[in-house]
Amino acid sequence: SVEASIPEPQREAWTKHEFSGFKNKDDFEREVVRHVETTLARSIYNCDESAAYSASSLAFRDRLIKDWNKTQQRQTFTDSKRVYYLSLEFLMGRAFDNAMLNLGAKEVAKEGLAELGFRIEDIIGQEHDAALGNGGLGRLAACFLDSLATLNYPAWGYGLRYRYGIFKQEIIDGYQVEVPDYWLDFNPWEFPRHDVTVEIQFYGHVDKRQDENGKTIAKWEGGEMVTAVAYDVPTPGYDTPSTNNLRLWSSKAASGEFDFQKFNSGDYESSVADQQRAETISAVLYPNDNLDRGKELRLKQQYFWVAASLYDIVRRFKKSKRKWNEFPDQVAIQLNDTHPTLAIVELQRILVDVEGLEWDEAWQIVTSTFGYTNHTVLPEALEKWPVGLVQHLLPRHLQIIYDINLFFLQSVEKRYPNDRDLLRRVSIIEESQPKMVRMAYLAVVGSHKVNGVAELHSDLIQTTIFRDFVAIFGEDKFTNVTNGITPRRWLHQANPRLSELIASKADGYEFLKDLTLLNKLELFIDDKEFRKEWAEIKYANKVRLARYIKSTLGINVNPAALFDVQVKRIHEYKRQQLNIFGVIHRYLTLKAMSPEERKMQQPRVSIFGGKAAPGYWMAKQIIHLINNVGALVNKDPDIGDLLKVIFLEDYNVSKAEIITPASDLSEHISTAGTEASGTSNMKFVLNGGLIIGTCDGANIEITREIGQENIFLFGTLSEDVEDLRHVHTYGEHPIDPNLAKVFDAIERGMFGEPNDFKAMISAVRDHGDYYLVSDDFQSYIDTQKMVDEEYQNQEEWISKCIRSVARMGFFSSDRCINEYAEGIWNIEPLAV
Ligand code: B1H
Ligand code: IMP
Repeated sequence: SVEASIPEPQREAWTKHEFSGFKNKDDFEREVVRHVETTLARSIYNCDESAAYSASSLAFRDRLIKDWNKTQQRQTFTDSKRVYYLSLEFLMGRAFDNAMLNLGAKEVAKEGLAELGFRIEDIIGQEHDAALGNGGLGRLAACFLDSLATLNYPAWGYGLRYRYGIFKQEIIDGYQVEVPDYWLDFNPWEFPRHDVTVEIQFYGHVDKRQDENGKTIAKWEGGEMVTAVAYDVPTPGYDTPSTNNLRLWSSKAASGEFDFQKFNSGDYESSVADQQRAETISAVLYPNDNLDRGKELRLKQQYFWVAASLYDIVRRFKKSKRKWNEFPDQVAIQLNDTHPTLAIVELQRILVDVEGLEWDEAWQIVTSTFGYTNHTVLPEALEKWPVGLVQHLLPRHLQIIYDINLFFLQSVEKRYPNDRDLLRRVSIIEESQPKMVRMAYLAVVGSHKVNGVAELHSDLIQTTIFRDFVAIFGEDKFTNVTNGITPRRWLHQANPRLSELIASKADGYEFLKDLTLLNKLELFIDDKEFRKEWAEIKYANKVRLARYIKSTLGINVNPAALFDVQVKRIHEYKRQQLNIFGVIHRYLTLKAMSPEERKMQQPRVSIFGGKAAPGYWMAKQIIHLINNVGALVNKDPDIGDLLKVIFLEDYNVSKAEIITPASDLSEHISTAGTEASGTSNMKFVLNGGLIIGTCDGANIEITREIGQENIFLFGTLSEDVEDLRHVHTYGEHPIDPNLAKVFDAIERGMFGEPNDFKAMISAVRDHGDYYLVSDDFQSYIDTQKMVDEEYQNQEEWISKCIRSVARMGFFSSDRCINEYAEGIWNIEPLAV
């Protein structure tokens, strides 16, 4: 039992005055007015939309924190097992609309705001995205929080409270320019917990001594301390009071650290500089998607966050006064990629060095607690840290890593005597110059389950990067959990009209909690009225996007044209270059036609969006080419509405909510075997769009679910990729003739200075075409032609869209979270 700080006799007063939040429109208005007048210190004379947003959000936040408190209390009283999701990224997007919908109070808020003089859409539009992530990996973590709360699982997220999220992208003269995203000016969704702090140690040295029994005791001493301060973000479930916590850590100088020596001696500036150095740790999100840059500050971030989180988790466990061997019965920790792998080492350190457990007993606890999710096989994304750097920053942790490796290699040696090459291959320490710690191997050795994020990906990791480990640990340790998305945000919130139409045919909104109920739509595929409304909604969503394009870029696009969308991080493996080369091919083809012939063609709007990592030069060239192609094509009078090329600036979650419902066709065209899963593919289909894609990641399972007649697949299969690459390197490798014409146009300067695009062309023509752009070009443009033809038959197209939506139930993140809960975490929902 947990002791309350208020004694029994005084609790009556507490119960009597308990805050109950708003229940109806009047209550809501009262709360908004109160927050405007007190919290914000404003009045009817200066309450603008921004103030109305802040006050409405605070009214909702107050309600959330009530539910939050109750949820946490219930979890503590029932002593239930919790899962802790450790992720360096949580790409939450906006919270206000989501809170209103999840609490079922959007109508109340809408009417209340109207009476106070505001339109709810304008108020929603005031919110700055919480963009603490790069792309799919971070957004997956956000969808998981939504599902965990909706399904009433006891769960916490742990992350970093970056002062700067992913940068804001501006396009200037066709080039990407990065602008810092300072988003914390006023964030009504977080609760600072200045009383919840953890002191984190860095650097120093290890002192080993024998105690009176001759046991070696390691003491990590010296170095510097930094303080972690908790900020809590309540995350509500849909249609349930259960509200989980996302705890984000912020760094500041340790309380004793302000150097009064310097201060008194007049060196005030340098003592402030120390302060700032500590704050740097949580200052900025690293803007690389699927790339490891190995920066020292990044390792500092990782340890800072992991150590604070584990301290918190262990503290909470110790309150239950259970024995240590029960730790894995109370605690499951999921590692979102290798970024939090140091948690394995840190828990072993706490158990052995601080709590005095024997190594083996501690290791048993550690390995039963952790699960590890791998999100990529790209070699440039696999994390490795130089041994020297780890030694310097975390001297005790390096010793523990060496011991973990020693015991692991000894066990391998026992089972596979004399296989020195195997030992070299699986060693956590890579014997390179300099030596490196292989984080993925450490994560595999320290976890009880390892999963990939789509079937193909999970198969690939078991046959490539973790092949030896499958032999050593057995197949049961490795599993698949195909990604999913939350239908609350990605259907109900982003596409309210479609959600309403579905509800009218699927007996209400139950499908938002059990997405397999979408299959009820199959009965209405031929229902005339239903189809008409379906088409109208898609058109309205396209009109909305067309208006957005007009207002931001000043370009008119015809909402009746086929909207072809590729929005995601810009990456060579995702192949935006294949798309834009295809667009150029289309342009050249249209130009070569007679006006009569052109009239027969299907009009298309090619829409691109996405950020390039600031140091990723090739990705920036791709953005530049897309913009230059647009600049020429969009004002060509021969072309008119037949082709428009749009690059949407600063793609983020709230823009995705406008773009996704407006697509007819979306592109998921990564080189087979490179995209672990993809999750936007699921979002586009769920919103009634079709896919053109490769046999990669979750595209394969989407095809299995919706049927291959409802998706446009093309390109090389993953099992053939290696062979083709071999041919590129050692054999003849002629460029596809249509692609050669595209290159020719670029090199003639049709799209501006050809030198700007030299590297893009060279990568294909002279440097082995690693991503198989030329190999897949013909099948890509053939398939695009098929798309054009099929789009002309609107009746058939709509049938395909409806049928696909009806079959998308599998891709709910609820299904995915239930699989983790059962197969990996062993946790149960808590009845409400
Ligand atoms: C994914 C990353 C990633 N995989 C390193 N790996 C990062 C790796 O900052 N870093 O160092 C950041 C991100 N992100 C994505 O995860 C996959 O590419 C997608 O295919 C997948 O859908 C997504 C979620 O599983
Ligand atoms: P995808 O599967 O790579 O397309 O990305 C998965 C999801 O991550 C998208 O549906 C978006 O919600 C989000 N996302 C991807 N890229 C970005 C980005 O550059 N900024 C913000 N969100 C992104």
